[in-house]
Amino acid sequence: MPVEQRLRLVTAVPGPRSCELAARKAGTVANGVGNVLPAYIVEASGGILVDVDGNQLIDFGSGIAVTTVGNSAPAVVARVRDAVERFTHTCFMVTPYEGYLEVAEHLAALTPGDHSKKSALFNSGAEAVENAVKIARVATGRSAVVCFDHAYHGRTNLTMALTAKDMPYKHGFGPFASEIHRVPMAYPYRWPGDPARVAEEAFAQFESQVHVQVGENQVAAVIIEPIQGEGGFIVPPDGFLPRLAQWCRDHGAVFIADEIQTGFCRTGDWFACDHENVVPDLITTAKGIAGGLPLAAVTGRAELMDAVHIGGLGGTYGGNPIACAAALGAIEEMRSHDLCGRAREIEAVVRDRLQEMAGEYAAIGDVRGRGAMMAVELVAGGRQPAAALTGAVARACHARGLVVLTAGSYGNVLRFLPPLSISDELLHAGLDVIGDAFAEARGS
Ligand code: PLZ
Repeated sequence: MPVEQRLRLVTAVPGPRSCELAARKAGTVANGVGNVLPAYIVEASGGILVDVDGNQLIDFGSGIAVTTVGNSAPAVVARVRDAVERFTHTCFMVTPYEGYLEVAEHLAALTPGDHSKKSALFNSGAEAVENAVKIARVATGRSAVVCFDHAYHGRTNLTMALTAKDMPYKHGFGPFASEIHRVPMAYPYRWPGDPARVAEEAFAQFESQVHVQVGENQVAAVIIEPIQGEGGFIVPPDGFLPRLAQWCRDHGAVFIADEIQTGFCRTGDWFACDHENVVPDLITTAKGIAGGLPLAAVTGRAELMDAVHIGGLGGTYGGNPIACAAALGAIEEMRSHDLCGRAREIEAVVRDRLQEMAGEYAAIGDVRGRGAMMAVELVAGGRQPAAALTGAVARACHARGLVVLTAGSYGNVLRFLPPLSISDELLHAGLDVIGDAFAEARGS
């Protein structure tokens, strides 16, 4: 049922009923599973979440970059409804169905490069990343994987090893998978060298560190998020990704772009790699691909994907028929509403407003991002990370009915991921809340 696209608060956030449920959660859900904003949701559509107390919250999180087409988008709902009435599951490895093929065909057409491509479908981003590494290892006969500072690739054992941040993702969960090598990220705001030469200098460090510590001919894959997500929306300067891709071609390594957060129109292109015409050998996708249903994919050069023996890739639920139907609906929404174009319009509005706030609040050290993936990095006394202030601003937004997320290795980044279907009016209403939250945090 569509919900009026308007912020509306009738109780404190979270309200009394949500607080009752939070108390129930404490008795029954493992403490390790946290909530950013414990307002319990009963309904959602577009960019509005309705909680159990009747509050209508503006969603600048999209369930961590998932409901790119808006919550319960019409084409997703229609296709899911139709699919679920026909059959719920067979397991594609047992008795297959056409929806899986259609998703793979769309992935081949939409992902960067016009070479021959194939896909395998999975349930979660972490699972896609694990499988991309498996494929790269089989295809190259090598084992080393190079990843970056501030990276996030998941919470399974191999993907924790690829993820850079100890707390909360890795702490106490080791030992981790071996053959993972981490190198510095081209992080413009915090680059210790020449700010005009970040791409060149970071690439030189990558090259030398891999040569000295790993050996070029040991490298199965280099994996990078073309814009880092959990790490704090770190946008590498132009030139960095093309150099990495070229290095992989020169040394027979597989270049894996993890587009799980950046993919499917989020950054204003179908994929963030499109921005510089970078063509990855393998690309991992999830999140935005299916409008909220769990689906993930590895897509890549047919010869790499086919290097794996029959039966070597799979899983009970990978490419579940309902999730595939949802993906077809989500892609239909992206195409018919030109959501890539909409992401660029959203960027223009959000960047302007955030830059205005940066002029007013010295704590905003950096405004960055691309498309509908924008963030501010908060600092004090130069570039010292201001994590406590970031938490305070986020909480002030939550109390005012705006769902925002934090990010960053230092916990000092506020990130904004509105659904691309959001109206200008609702976008501005959300940005007004952010402005008010900064004003409150400065006052306190
Ligand atoms: N790769 C680039 O952003 C998921 C994680 C939230 P899954 N990011 C949100 C959390 O705290 O668990 C992500 C990502 C990139 C991989 C993943 C992993 O995707 O679907 O969460 O496994």
